[in-house]
Amino acid sequence: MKSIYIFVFMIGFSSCQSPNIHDYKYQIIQSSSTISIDGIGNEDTWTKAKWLPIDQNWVGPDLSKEDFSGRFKLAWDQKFLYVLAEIVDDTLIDIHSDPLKAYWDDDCLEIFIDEDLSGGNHQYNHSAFAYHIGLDNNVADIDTNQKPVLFNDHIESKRISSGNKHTWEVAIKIFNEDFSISKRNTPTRLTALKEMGFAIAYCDNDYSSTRENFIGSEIVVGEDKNRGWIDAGIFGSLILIPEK
Ligand SMILES: [Ca+2]
Ligand SMILES: [Ca+2]
Ligand SMILES: [Ca+2]
Ligand SMILES: [Ca+2]
Repeated sequence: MKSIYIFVFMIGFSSCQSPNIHDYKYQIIQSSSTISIDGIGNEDTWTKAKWLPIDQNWVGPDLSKEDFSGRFKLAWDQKFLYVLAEIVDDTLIDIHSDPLKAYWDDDCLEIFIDEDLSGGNHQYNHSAFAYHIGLDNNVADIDTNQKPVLFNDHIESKRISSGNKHTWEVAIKIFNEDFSISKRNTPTRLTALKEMGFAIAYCDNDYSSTRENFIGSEIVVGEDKNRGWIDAGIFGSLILIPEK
């Protein structure tokens, strides 16, 4: 009987151990007040959050800081993951007015979410999402039927441009791998110490028929760096930190 008590105690002890937040690339602060999605990052939460770089050129030739530079902040509350992205881009272009056609060849902000940090292939399933947010705020990704669909009800976004600087403020509902476009889905309620996979990128086109560059937040090893839309294994690890 004594050994059973010891066994139960050890199980209880191990399940109470907290993850080491320093093991995660992104440690995200909780927002205690409302974040207004207006393209203006003047909320207290944004003042506290740190800027992080979008500086890995995944596709295309070397580029100047005037052509593209980008940085972002992250925050969370029970309902949303929030992104504030500041993008310098010399020309905004939207060649394809149909939001489901070659949306990656227009300027767009791309946000990658893996709800459970499982990694792995997500090209035609919803183990992870690669949300392409267009200049017109339409949100596209590929569904399980292997065709692009709009996920506008997953994301609210607003972009404000001032000269060549474009600020995107984004609120993202988080859905798990059981998501299906053909049923009613409930977003995941976010809680402290939840872990997810995350990456962000920008498709930059200025004057070409296809995008000139694709710049992301993650270091991708190997020749082919355009893997985020297929492989959630390249995402960074993220953990939600409770409010202090
Ligand atoms: Ca705001
Ligand atoms: Ca550019
Ligand atoms: Ca997953
Ligand atoms: Ca551009």
